[in-house]
Amino acid sequence: PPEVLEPGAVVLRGFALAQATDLLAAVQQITAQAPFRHLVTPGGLTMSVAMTNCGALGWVSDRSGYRYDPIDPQTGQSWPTMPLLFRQLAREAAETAGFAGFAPDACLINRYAPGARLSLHQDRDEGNYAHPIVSVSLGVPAMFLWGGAQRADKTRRIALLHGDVVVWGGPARLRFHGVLPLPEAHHPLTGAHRINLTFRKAG
Ligand code: MD5
Ligand code: FE
Repeated sequence: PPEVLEPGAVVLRGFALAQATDLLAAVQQITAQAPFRHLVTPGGLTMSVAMTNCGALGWVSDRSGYRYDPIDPQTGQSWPTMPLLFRQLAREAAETAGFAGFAPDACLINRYAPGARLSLHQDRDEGNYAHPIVSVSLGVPAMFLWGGAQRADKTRRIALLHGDVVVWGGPARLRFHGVLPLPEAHHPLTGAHRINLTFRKAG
């Protein structure tokens, strides 16, 4: 059954399990065209999480700021097309959580190696916060940090395992959140890595 963290924030345990192998094969295809890279923040720090995108828009960061860009700045080409499998999974997860008709135009793909982390932040670069964000976890389990509306609010730890899908919408859409450093571990499909797909309607 869906686990409701608060209205709008729904954990679907194992929702992507049956498609995990196909999802990871698609990630391989995408990264042949748009390789994983470590982006630099506006503050000049290199992110420990490696990222790439598929879809009409991709999230990028550089010294000038964060943005969604239709062109991969590293290749000068459009981002790879979002596979139908991705769009359908995101739509079905959103619908299960009560957000019918979700049509993402951006999929940010995060790759965590051992020690990689994501510090507490909000996702605020999308055009319309009425659309949820759908997150798919694959490979090595991670500890997700889920906070409040203010950075200083206390955080909950939520273990996200291979195949888990989380829908962040409604009042949960702008919560501060992060990921603790990935432990050294092995998963048969991803080796030492965790892969997270985050589906957004950015444009
Ligand atoms: C991850 N990625 O596990 C997470 C999953 C990111 C990011 O945070 O920005 O790439 S997405 C978690 C998320 C998204 C939007 C809102 C909330 C959580 N939330 O309100 O807690 O790599
Ligand atoms: Fe985020």
